[in-house]
Amino acid sequence: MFRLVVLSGFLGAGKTTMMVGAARALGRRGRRVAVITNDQAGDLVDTAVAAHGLPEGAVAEITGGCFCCRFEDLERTIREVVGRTGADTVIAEAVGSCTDLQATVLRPLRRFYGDSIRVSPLTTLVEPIRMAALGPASAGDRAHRAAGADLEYLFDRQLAEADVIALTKMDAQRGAGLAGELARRYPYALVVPCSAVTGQGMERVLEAWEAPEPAGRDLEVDYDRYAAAEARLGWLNARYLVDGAVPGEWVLAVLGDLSRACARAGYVIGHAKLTAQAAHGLPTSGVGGLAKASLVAAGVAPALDIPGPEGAGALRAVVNVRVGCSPYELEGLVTNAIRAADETTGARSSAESTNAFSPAYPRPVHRIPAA
Ligand SMILES: Nc1nc2c(ncn2[C@@H]2O[C@H](COP(=O)(O)OP(=O)(O)OP(=O)(O)O)[C@@H](O)[C@H]2O)c(=O)[nH]1
Ligand SMILES: [Mg+2]
Repeated sequence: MFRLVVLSGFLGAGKTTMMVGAARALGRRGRRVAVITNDQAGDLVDTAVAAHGLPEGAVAEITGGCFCCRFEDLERTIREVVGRTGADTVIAEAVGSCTDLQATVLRPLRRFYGDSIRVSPLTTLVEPIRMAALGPASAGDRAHRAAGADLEYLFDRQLAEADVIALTKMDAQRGAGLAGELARRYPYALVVPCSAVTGQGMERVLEAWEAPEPAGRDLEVDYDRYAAAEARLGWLNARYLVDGAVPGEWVLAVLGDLSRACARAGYVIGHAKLTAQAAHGLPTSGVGGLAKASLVAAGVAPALDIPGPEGAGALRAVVNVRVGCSPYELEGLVTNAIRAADETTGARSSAESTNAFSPAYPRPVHRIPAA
């Protein structure tokens, strides 16, 4: 018997950061933890970030579709990583544009595999800044933000199905009163203000994961609106070879240009994230010279989450960007950002692979209503 924790929440909410932080915290207590990343396409920044922060072999990934649409892959991958590592706990991070996970992932896992997998309460992460942008609005605001209505719907459904709402980034964002508002609006969930960076509140999150299986309740999800929300996002996963750049400088320059370009165009940034590391001879796990930056809003400075080494060299970069525009426009934005970063840092980049698309209509393998 082992435990599975599923983390959900909007793009950039902090799922990977919490997954790695929680795995390390549990590891210090003698638990053996593996994690699973997930995306609609291949070349995942999150896999590199998780591998950087966790012991060799503790990370598995599911690419090419979300957990609900690749349910068999999820079950197989959970068992494979548990068999390989002897993990007693697996933490799996869902795609940030996914919802309806109780009916399509947690309930089927409990129903079909409950004798070997103990599934923890569903934890949805939310950060104050996104709550202000996509959360409940006044009638006036609502009209003003009509263009984002589908994304607001998706955001609300993610919170409405949560057993635990982790109100994250409390070290960096103002959330006074938000915990109370979330508790009123989503009365079934336990709301925990926390920060995966400082560890504040994480004790309560970890405790909540050990709680018994919560009573199921049905959630209405309008799949057309859910699909429309996902279709509003351009998705781009790409790999570049970069010659002659200091990794940390280059990743910040790319995201800095993208931030300004999205602000000018009025595009919502879901999450733009980027890693760069030596192209040859370095493992992807351990302290492998990785630099990583993230951007979760347009017009702000990107965060250099992992600074990386100071010397310049031949790098391989992985770019994962989700922005509220067409895939075609997104490809143009990213190409321009790479060019601008090359100009300011004196690097030369070439694309190895680019995959730009909008997520397909969600078609879960199972959808089990509450008993
Ligand atoms: N200050 C602060 N920053 C955080 C915290 N958690 C995450 N972040 C930052 O938020 C950004 C996004 O974090 P991720 O953990 O990648 O978010 P995610 O939900 O996994 O993103 P997607 O997988 O793309 O949906 C990164 O720059 C993180 O460093 C936190 O508790 N405090
Ligand atoms: Mg992530």
